[in-house]
Amino acid sequence: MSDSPLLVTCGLPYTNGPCHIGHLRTYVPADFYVRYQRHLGKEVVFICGSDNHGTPIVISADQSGKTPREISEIYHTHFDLTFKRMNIFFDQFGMTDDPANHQRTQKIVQSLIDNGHVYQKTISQSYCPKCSMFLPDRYVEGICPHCGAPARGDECDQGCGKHLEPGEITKPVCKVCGGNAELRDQEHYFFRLGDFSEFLENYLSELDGTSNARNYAIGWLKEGLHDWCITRTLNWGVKFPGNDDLVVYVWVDAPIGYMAFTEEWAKKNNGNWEQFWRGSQPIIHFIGQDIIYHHCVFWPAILKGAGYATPHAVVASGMVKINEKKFSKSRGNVVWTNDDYLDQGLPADYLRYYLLAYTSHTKELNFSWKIFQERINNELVDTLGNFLYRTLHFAANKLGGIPDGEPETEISERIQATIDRVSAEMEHYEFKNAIDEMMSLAGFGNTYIQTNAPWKLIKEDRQAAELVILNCLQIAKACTLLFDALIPEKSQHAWEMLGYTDHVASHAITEATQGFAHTNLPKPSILFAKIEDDTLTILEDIMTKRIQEAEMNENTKINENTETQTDERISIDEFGRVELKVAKILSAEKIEGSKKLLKIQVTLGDEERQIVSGIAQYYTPEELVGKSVVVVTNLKKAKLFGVESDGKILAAGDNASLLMPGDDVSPGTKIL
Ligand code: B3M
Ligand code: ZN
Repeated sequence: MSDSPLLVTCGLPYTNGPCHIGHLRTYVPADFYVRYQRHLGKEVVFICGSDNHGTPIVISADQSGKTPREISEIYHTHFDLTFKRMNIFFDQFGMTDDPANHQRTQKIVQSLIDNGHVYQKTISQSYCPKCSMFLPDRYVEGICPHCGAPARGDECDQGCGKHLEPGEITKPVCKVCGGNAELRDQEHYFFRLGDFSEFLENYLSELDGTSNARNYAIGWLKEGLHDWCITRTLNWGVKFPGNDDLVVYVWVDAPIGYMAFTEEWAKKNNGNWEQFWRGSQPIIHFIGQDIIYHHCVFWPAILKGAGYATPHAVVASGMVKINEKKFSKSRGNVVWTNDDYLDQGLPADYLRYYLLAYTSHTKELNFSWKIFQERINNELVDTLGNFLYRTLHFAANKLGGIPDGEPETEISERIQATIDRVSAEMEHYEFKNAIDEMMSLAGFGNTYIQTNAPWKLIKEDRQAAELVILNCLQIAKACTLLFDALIPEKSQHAWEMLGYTDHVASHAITEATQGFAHTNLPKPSILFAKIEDDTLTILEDIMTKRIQEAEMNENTKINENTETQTDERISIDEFGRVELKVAKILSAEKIEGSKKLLKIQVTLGDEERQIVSGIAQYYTPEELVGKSVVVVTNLKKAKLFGVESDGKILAAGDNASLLMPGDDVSPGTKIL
C-alpha cells in the first residue's frame, strides 16, 4: 500500500425513489476508477451514502403515508443493496440523517457564523394561505424568472438550469393543494458566497477532474455570485444552530455528509479522516453534471469558510438519454436498475461495460437495448470472450495446461504499452479511451492467435505452438487484470479459468507482464453469454409498455389540470372549436397489458369510431354496451398502447362517471 491514500466520493442519491440508469452513470465510473487505482497499488477510501433531507423526501413521505425517516431507511437499504448487485462496493455508505452528519453540519455552520460568513435577513418567501405553511424549494412550482420555463422552487429544471433562491420563482403554486401561493416575510440566514469569488477563481484554475466541471463553474463565477439562503422552514433536517424553527438547506448538510461518512469510516476502521478534510490527501468527487454548481462553487466556499481542506478534483458525468429521448421517469424514458435490468437476469458487468465504453464520460450517453445488444455481442462476446476462450480451450485441451517458459519480449512490450496508455487515460478520467485500449489488446490477441494458427502449427512444431499459446495466455492474464476494474465478476471468473484460486482484485497491474507460477488449467467455460434477439424483444417490450402507460397517465393529468385552471378563461369562439356529439357504445374490450384502458367502438349515427378510454377500472366492457355518451369528435388521432384512438369520451370526477344524454337524443346529435 502506498503512503498517499485517496478519498473518492459519489454524489448522494435522494431517498425518495429507486435506483435508475441515470444514477449508475456516476457510480459505475467511480467504482471503475477506484478499482483501477487499487490495482495500481494506491490506497483508496471510497465513500457514499444517501441524502435524506430536503423537500423531495418530505413530499414523497407525505404521499406514501410514511415519515421522512421511514422512507429514507427504505430507500437507503434499496440503494445499498442495488449498488452491491451492480458490483459497486463502498467502504462506507452512510445516511445524512445519522447523528455523525447532524453534528458535523452544526459544527461547520457554527464555524461559518463565528467566522462572519453568515448574516440574517428578512425575505419574502412563497407561502400557501390554504395550507398555512411556507413553501420551501420543491413545495412550490412556478415560472423561472430567468428564462420563463416552468420551474421548481429551487431550480429551473426544465429550462436554463439555474439555482433559484427562495422567493425568486414567479407565479408560485403550492404543490400540496395546487392553489396560488403568496409572498410573506420571514427571517432567514444567508451565506456570504459573494465574498469567496477571488478564492474560487484561484481554486477553480487549479481544480483537477473533468473540464466540464471546471468550465461551467468558471462561467458562473464570471456572472457574479449571489449570497445563498442556507435555512428553510421545515421540521425535517439538521436544526440551524441557535434557531430551532429552521433547518439548514439540504445542499449544506448533503455534501457535509461526505465528511461525516469519512468520520464514520475512520471510527470503524481505525482510519484517519482528517488527513483528507484537514490535511492534504486528495479528495475526488464523482457527480452528475447537473450538480456541478453545488460542488464547484458552493461546497468549496463552505469548506474554505469553515477552515477545512478543499477537494482536489471534481469528475462530472454527462446526462443519460433513452432512445435519443430526454431521460424522464414520469414519461417512462428510464431503465430501472432492478426491475428492468438485474431482475431480468442480465449480468451487472454488461451494464457496467455499456455505461463506460459507449461514450466519453462527460458526453451525453444514449441508451438503447438495441445498441446494448450490439456492443455486448460484438465487443465483450466476440472480441474479449472469444479470445479468452480460444486461448484457454486450446491450452487446456491440446497442451494439458500452461506451457513452460517465458512469453516473447514483443508480447510483454505490447502489454506494457497498453498498461501505460490505460493508466494515462485513467489519470485524465478518460474512461472510454482507457477501455478502448484494453479492448484493443484483446483484439491484438485475436489477430495474433489467428495468424499464428497454433492448431496447425502443433502438427509440425509442438514447441512453436506452445510458445504461441504461452504468449496468448500472457495476453489473457493481462486482459483479465486490466478488465477487472470494469467487469469484476467476469474477470474473477476468467482469473479462475487461468488457474488461479485467489482474488484477481488483490493483484497489482504490474503482474500483467509476469509469467505464471503454475501449470494447471481447469476446463474453461463460456464467459460471456450472447444477448439473444428474444431477450432483446422482452426488454424492449417492457420499455414500450412503460412509456405507453406514462402517456396514458399524462393524458389523465392534463385532463385533471384543465379542470382546475379556472382562472385562465377561453372565449366562446375557442369553445366553439370543440365538436361534441352524442355517441352510442357498440362494443368494448380490455387492452392487453393495461389496467386502465378500454378499446371502445361507438356509432355517431352515420359513422363508427374507435376510441381508447381510461375507464377500465370503473366499468366492465359489458355494462358499457348500449350506453349513450358524449364524445369529443374533432380531436387529433392518438395511439395509446399501440391502439388508435379517434375521439374522447367525456367523464366526470375521480370515478369517471360518464356524461350520458337522455334516450331522446340519437347518436350523431351535436352538443351546442
Ligand atoms: N442528493 C442528488 C442530486 O441532486 C443529490 C446529490 C447530493 S450530493 C452531496 O442529484
Ligand atoms: Zn430558467
